[in-house]
Amino acid sequence: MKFDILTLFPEMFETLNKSIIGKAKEKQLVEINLINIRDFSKDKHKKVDDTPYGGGAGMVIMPNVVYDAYSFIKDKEKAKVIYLSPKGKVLNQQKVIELSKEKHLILLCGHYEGIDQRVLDEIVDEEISIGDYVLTGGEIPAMVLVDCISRYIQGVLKEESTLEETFTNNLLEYPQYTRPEVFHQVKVPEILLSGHHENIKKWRQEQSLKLTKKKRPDLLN
Ligand code: 4FL
Repeated sequence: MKFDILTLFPEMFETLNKSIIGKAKEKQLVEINLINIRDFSKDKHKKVDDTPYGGGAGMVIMPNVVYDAYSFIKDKEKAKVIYLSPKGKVLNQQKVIELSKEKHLILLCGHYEGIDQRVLDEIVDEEISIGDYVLTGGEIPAMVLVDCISRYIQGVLKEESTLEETFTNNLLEYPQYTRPEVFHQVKVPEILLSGHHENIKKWRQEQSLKLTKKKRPDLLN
């Protein structure tokens, strides 16, 4: 999977060099290219934004710099362009799985009051939100997308890791326990020590359903 990320703050993406995504980059299972929108400013002060027509607070990123940064990306004919925005469709695990099947994603991060609508209308295929709240920019949402999509790329995780986890089959995952057997006078559920795989499986399914009913009934429709 190749991600090309259009941003005014490429330094924020350092965090993707750590942990599992960092390893996936080293193994070249995912490629992440950062394109600094500011590099495409033709202004002597590297200006990228201006006040909104019609008045109002904040600044709007100008269309030409975004378009020129986008034009710089190679082999983008089959790429899907995603704009991270609170106005987009809210991300869920089903969408993550769908996007993980793409070969090339271009992620556009906004800042300030937004980006001139004309360039969005021209280049954006999909607008995605990571939740109903406003952030200072689209960088953290872009990192969220890279993280959750990369987990589904062959070789990034151990094969079975994405099979039984939370949100698979619209259920929350069952509770997990490890050593010690007793912690602060609380014992691990007896059944997990029984070695009876069928009963354990059944108990875990029941726990999943109970937990989902209690904490996220909305997932059960
Ligand atoms: C993007 C919020 C995606 C939630 C400000 C600029 C945002 C966001 N999901 N807030 N972009």
